[in-house]
Amino acid sequence: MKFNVVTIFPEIVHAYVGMSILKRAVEKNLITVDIHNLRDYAEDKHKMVDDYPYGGGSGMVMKPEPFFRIAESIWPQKNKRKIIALSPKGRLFTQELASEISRESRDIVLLCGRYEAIDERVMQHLADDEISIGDYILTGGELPALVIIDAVSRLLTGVLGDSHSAKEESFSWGLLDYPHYTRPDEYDGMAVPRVLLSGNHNEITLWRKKQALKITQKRRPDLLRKYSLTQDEQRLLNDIKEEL
Ligand code: 9D3
Repeated sequence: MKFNVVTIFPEIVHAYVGMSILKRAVEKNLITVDIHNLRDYAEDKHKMVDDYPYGGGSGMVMKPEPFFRIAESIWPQKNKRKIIALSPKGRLFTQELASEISRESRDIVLLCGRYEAIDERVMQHLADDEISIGDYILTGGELPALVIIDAVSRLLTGVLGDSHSAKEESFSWGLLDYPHYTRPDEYDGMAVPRVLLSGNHNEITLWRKKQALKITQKRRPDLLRKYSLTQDEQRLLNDIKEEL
């Protein structure tokens, strides 16, 4: 899968993509991440990429021309690329959207804004989609672009090792994770739950499912309402309610 990032801060994107799992995915040719400096596509000798807002108000707006110029020069064929603008008013990025993008056959182009906004004509006439990563205010679109690359890449075949199987993830889809433990079995008086040392795999699976239901009920009741419970899960949830 080919990702392109358009930004005035290429170093930020470069630093993260050069690390860890993404670095290995690039080395294994499973993904490519091309980083483009928007300023190289500015028209004037001062390399201006922002200007004052029409209608007044505070903050600067990113000029449209550099975005159109880079798109026309690098991705002239509209059917071969999907352009995504990162914006706080975009549609919410979720695991489902990550999965949708991972199945995309076109090259992905991520447009990062800084300042107050990107000129609306970029959103209307250049971008195919507009995405936000959540309801909090960041200083620009670079971290959101990296969040998308990270979440999408780990869904591609071969990017994660065998230790993270798709099977394991489908079990927990929709519920928060159960607690995890490793050695030692006791640290400074803090013991690992006995059931995990029992070797009884049915008991362990049941315990984990119960813990997942418990924490989801407590912290994310919204997720639990969307989740369709099996009979066993319904029974566990009843046990939890009685224990409270
Ligand atoms: C007062 C209006 N602000 C919008 C909430 C202005 C504004 C603040 C911060 C406009 C852009 C930004 C920079 N943020 C992004 O470019 C951004 C973002 C984010 O801030 N949160 C979640 N997802 C994203 S995607 C791009």
